[in-house]
Amino acid sequence: MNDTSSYTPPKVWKWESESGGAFANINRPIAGSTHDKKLPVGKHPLQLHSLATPNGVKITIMLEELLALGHSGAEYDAYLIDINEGEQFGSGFVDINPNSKIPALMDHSTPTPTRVFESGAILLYLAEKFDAFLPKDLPSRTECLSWLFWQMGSAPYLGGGFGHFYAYAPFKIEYAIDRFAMEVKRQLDVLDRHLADNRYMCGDEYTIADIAIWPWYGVLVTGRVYDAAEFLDTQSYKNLVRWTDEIGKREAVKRGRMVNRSFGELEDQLHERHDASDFDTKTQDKLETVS
Ligand SMILES: N[C@@H](CCC(=O)N[C@@H](CS)C(=O)NCC(=O)O)C(=O)O
Repeated sequence: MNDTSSYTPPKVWKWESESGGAFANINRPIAGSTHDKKLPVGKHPLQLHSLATPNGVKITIMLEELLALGHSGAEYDAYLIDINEGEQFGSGFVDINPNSKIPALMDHSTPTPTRVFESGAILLYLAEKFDAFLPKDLPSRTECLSWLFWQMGSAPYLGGGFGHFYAYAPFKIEYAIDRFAMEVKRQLDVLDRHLADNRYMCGDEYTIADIAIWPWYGVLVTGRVYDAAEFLDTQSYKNLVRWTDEIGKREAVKRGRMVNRSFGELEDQLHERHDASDFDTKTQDKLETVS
């Protein structure tokens, strides 16, 4: 192990300069809005303000799954929040999520509009609202919520820990990469062992636990996040690979991954979604050909 650090922390930390690395321009130690900006309101009861990161994709997959099941009340308008441009610090967005992070949802079908933030809370809200993707009997529901909360507690080690130091930090720090690669591999093993005996995270039923875990761990396995599949040897987690492939084939998952996507292949990018037909007519390859 190389000791590359000559840094001694001061008595009191001060925000004096950008830390460097990807996203350094939007990180700051203060909450609250930086500018006034109203959020648009579309025609549907559900208004999503998000971006197709793993946390954002959880919600668009859930909404597309609900629509595929025939819940027309799950029709939604999805608006893009460009976090690289600091749109999460606009006053309208902060009103619906004081934590300034995507995804955030407004439900206008309730007597007074309901705001929901934190992707796990949004999944649970939608599951309860539509009585779907959450088992009804108490033991199965409890198992499902345990895995949902497992994801919410574990993914920051994957994203904020491993992903940050492996892919985004301005230089590679062996200690940090080792620390978080070890933890992420432990988490992958947790999932792999569980999926050896279970088709889905909570048994035979596909639930919000799968919808929460797949956009992080499934996408990591396929190498589509952090380009780390080889480094973490993700293909060796055979049960996890089987589950990842099965869920990745669902139409609602393919659609959910496209919504609020502003990166990658143009035909996979649907910046805003207001109608099911948008998937056929409003992807960026089509919009950019027209303009
Ligand atoms: N625990 C939150 C995490 C949300 C989150 O970290 N969102 C990121 C994108 S994946 C974000 O909005 N980052 C903007 C920022 O940190 O300023 C959730 O699951 O909803």
